[in-house]
Amino acid sequence: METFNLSILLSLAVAVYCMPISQVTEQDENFAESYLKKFFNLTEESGPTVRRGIGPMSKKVSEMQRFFRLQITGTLDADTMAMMKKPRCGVPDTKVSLYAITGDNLKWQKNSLTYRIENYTPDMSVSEVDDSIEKALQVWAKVTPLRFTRIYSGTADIMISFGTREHGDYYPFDGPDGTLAHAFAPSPGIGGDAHFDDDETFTYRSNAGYILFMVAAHEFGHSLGLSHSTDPGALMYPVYSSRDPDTFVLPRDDVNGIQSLYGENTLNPGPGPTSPTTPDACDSNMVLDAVASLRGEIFFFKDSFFWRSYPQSNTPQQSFITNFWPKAPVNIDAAYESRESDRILLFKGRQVWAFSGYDLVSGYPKSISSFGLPETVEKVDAALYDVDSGKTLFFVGSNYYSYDEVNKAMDQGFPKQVYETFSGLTGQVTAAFQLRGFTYIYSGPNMFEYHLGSGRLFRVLRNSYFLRCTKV
Ligand SMILES: [Ca+2]
Ligand SMILES: [Ca+2]
Ligand SMILES: [Ca+2]
Ligand SMILES: [Zn+2]
Ligand SMILES: [Zn+2]
Repeated sequence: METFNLSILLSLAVAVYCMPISQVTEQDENFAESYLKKFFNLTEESGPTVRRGIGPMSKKVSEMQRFFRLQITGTLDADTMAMMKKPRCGVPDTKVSLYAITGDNLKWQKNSLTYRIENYTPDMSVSEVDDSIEKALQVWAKVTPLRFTRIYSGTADIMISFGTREHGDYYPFDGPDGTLAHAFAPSPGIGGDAHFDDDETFTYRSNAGYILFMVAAHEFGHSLGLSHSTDPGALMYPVYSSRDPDTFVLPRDDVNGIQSLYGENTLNPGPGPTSPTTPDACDSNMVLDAVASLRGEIFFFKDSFFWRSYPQSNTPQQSFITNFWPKAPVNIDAAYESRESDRILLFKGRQVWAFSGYDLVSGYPKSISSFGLPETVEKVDAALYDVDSGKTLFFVGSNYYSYDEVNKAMDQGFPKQVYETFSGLTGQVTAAFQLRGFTYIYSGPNMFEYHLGSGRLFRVLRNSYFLRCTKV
């Protein structure tokens, strides 16, 4: 498996507090050992020394943690185990870099490639499979000179098949979840071929199962010579993420990777949709869309992504908003947690979405006027739940409103001017939240720390005070 890179895909991280190391079970250790053998080229037997953060396995745990931008402890903490258990691509992650190209710079020496669909999954109709595969190849054709032609017999460059367990290549699949698929780097024979684990449930576009288009588009990246990226927004990130196939645009990191091998699309140029880049916590000028505290963690929203950070952790984890709340909007305006109803509310334009756990509460999205905000309000810039008073403050332009969560009504005497209550705040409010008795109001990349009761301003801080830059 040195040069023939296989690939795997993934799921939601369930982050919990770092467990004491003594709670790592033998089952976890065995699971981690086989994971590291598969994906990080662990060759030596390690024994129980990983518990003390030493030995060859511990070194590989650190390598895995660096790849996934986790806190580097060398031990099997809860975040690390959760990441290992996400559904993912079967190709190893050993080469660590952004859009890491496979070791020997393998690429096809021609731009015209053939593909053949050898068999079908019972999960979807034949036309849905055909369409998913065709669209997944077009993801790459759109940004390169590569062209794909389907053939129905004989040997194609890219042979596509569904199989379970041992399926003829010495890289057996593992039953439901875990590894979803794998593919081989360009070369004759098995090179370029893509295999899908038919113990998974594949779907055309619903969230009940793994979207075949997303899995296939990732695998074809390997078929064309790409290996895994550490960018959590990249298609070539090894962990599966659910996206809308109708609006999917290949992210910038993947475009850079494939164009470094094949060049740009010279045959059919012209302005396509802009390739999204992944927001970077190390960008000191970044303006967050919204911040909210939720069950003791802080959620930072930006574009299609959020970071979650809990007080014991220095390494905020970044993921797609829709990985967590499949029915949520992206590019939101504001967010807050209502302790009264145990929900998180997300605002975008004139609408608000309420989630209980991962689920959209029925009746949502609703109009923001359902809170009693005037019809003239086109969007909420920020929202803040005040634990002491049970009120939610809505920031709109230079004003703010106060909503009583218990009586479910707007308070009298509002809107007020923001600067009347929040001294020193002259710019636009862009996000707001509370933590441990302090109120934090963001204005662009700056963050103002207040005590709400007294109105006292303590400090002016930057984004990075809570959202740490963890580039390694
Ligand atoms: Ca082949
Ligand atoms: Ca599997
Ligand atoms: Ca905002
Ligand atoms: Zn992969
Ligand atoms: Zn295979």
